[in-house]
Amino acid sequence: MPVVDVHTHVYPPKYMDLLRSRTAVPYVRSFPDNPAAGDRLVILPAEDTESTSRGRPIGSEYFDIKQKLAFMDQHGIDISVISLANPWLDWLPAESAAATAREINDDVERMCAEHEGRLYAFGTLPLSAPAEEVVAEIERLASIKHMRGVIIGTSGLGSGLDDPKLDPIFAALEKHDQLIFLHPHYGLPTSVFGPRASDYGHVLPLALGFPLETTIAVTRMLLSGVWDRFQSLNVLIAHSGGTLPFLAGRIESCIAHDGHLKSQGAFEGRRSVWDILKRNIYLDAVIYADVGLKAAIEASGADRVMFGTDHPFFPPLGEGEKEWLSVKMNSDAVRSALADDRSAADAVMGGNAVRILKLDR
Ligand code: 5CU
Repeated sequence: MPVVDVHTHVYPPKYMDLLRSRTAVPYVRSFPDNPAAGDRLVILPAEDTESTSRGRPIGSEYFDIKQKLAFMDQHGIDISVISLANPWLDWLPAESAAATAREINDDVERMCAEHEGRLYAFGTLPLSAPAEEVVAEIERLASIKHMRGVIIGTSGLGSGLDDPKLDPIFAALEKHDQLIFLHPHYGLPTSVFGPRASDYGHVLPLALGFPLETTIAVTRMLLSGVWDRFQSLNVLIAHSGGTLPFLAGRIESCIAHDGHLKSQGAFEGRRSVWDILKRNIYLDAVIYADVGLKAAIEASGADRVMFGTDHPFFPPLGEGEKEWLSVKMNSDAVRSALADDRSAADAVMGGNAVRILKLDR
């Protein structure tokens, strides 16, 4: 059974050129007051401050596809489904977004074609462009050999994934059987982390801000009836669903106990969160411990959970360390959560991805 990584990112050369041409977030540059720090990747608003946490080092592992393949070889990963890393194209002006998406998707497709059998991809969408241009790119992606869906963030067209203006886009994705890989970027407002947040590096925004952002976005989709209107729309949620598997019962209970909404018939005939988790949602296994992974498996089923690494984020901090602790934590979690079911563990490590993403074609 092959090992497949469904959560692994790249900034293709065209995207790197864009990042290097900018001085506002997102950008890549070195700082004259600290030349030893080399190039820094600054993508999160909270990173753009005069402190040691300004961005993080960026090396060729972020954009050189040979490094991705070396990482795969090092960690026994047979196939990777690569995706553009955040913040995607959300920040581009409407006029240039569609052309840039085409260039970047073509760049990624070329990488996959040059490494036949080892790389597939999720495409990127020009979400700041008019909806017709987004739909046109979905249709184009559906005919590109190695594309297996699209990666998007939680902002949608700017006001979230419960925006009815997204309906033509969801309809096109459903029609062309394109999976959405939903990934966080924006986190929570920094004020929730308090006045000493900067003492804690990137821990609060990444450990809590990202998963809560995802959970809120998916819950807004549920509440707005996206999956009642698009019953075959499939979404792979990053980081094992944020906290969705853990909170699904509470979400259901809050819906069932909202007297005002009930009196308005707001949720009449709606599908339950549990049903959607088992029929429309896939979860990656990027949760770093068996407790969270067991919740994901319990919520969606071991046949809907897929291994990932989040490479090139979370590299080892020790010089010369070859094995990535972040990868080991995720693969150990699969082995431990499914210790009694070897075939389910193999499925999570790769078999599910081959079947769900049709990686044998
Ligand atoms: O460390 C991070 O900020 C990130 C990120 O931005 N995107 C991602 O996929 N993983 C970690």
